[in-house]
Amino acid sequence: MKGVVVKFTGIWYQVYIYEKNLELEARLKGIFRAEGSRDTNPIAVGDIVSIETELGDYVISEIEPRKNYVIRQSPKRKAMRHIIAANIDLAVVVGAIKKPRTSTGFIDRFLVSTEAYRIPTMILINKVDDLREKDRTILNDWINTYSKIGYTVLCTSTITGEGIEELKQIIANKRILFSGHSGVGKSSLLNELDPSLNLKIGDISKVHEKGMHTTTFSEMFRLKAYHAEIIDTPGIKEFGILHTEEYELKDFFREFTPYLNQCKFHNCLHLNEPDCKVIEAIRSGHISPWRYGNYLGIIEDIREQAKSWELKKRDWIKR
Ligand SMILES: Nc1nc2c(ncn2[C@@H]2O[C@H](COP(=O)(O)OP(=O)(O)OP(=O)(O)O)[C@@H](O)[C@H]2O)c(=O)[nH]1
Ligand SMILES: [Mg+2]
Ligand SMILES: [Zn+2]
Repeated sequence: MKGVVVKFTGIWYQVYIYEKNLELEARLKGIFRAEGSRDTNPIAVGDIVSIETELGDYVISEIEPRKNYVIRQSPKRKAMRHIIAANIDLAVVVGAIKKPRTSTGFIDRFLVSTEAYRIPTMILINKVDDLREKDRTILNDWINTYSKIGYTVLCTSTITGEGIEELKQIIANKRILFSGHSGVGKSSLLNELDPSLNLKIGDISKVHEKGMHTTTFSEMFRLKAYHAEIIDTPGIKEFGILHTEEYELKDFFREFTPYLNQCKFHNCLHLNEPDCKVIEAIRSGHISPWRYGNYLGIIEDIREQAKSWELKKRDWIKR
């Protein structure tokens, strides 16, 4: 039998079998665990797996090659990668201008990781019911900047219902990932789309408390009315980029593309090289300065990572 992984609780994988329209609990066949994997989770929500029976239990015996996946650095074990979801049609980075504020650094790191696998990605800004004048100005800047470079920005509110109809249209016939900080309203949005899900929602008075996570496991929900599958995930604080070399990063900032072959140096990193057309485009207002600032921030992250790898390697050799 084949099915899709909808949840992993640390012990069991919940697998949905399409042909039988039922969910069953399976464990991993021994072979997978023996492998020296760099993944904190060798199997992720969205994975297509084969199920066998073994001593009366269901076991996952095989995993199909992934069409794509969204990964980030494991926050605790930096050398490990955590697969957030596999085989998705649309990644949605859910943010808010306040309570809690999402930084564009977070959004741009998410976009880089999905650009790398060419996963269609949308930016959703929730809680737009609760904005002051200066928040509106920030929001408008985000909308202008991201839509100019081809990203859809959808503004929603689960209180006024703004944007929910559009969201329903967008999710139809797709498998979608919702990712973002804790408290931005990912589960609330899912409840809005399908009230029968009745997902647990964070207590507004506790949203600011550190380490408050209402959703604790990633889980994929089937929304029959829209023929959609949405993966709700626990909030994440940071989005650590993996598997990206500094010279590749430019390819994941789409607005750089028209200038790339015009720089003086063919290996220009667009940092402070002479005759850099990307830097000129920032000066002339064609590239957003804060997007470029985030580019620099990610270059720094990549260099830090490389340095800590180097130190670790030296440590190993000494031993
Ligand atoms: N003002 C306002 N509050 C909202 C909106 N959507 C959700 N909230 C509130 O925000 C808080 C957090 O919502 P959740 O849906 O639990 O957030 P989450 O993103 O799922 O959080 P985690 O599961 O911890 O990752 C709750 O108190 C919601 O009532 C909105 O559109 N406007
Ligand atoms: Mg949640
Ligand atoms: Zn350049």
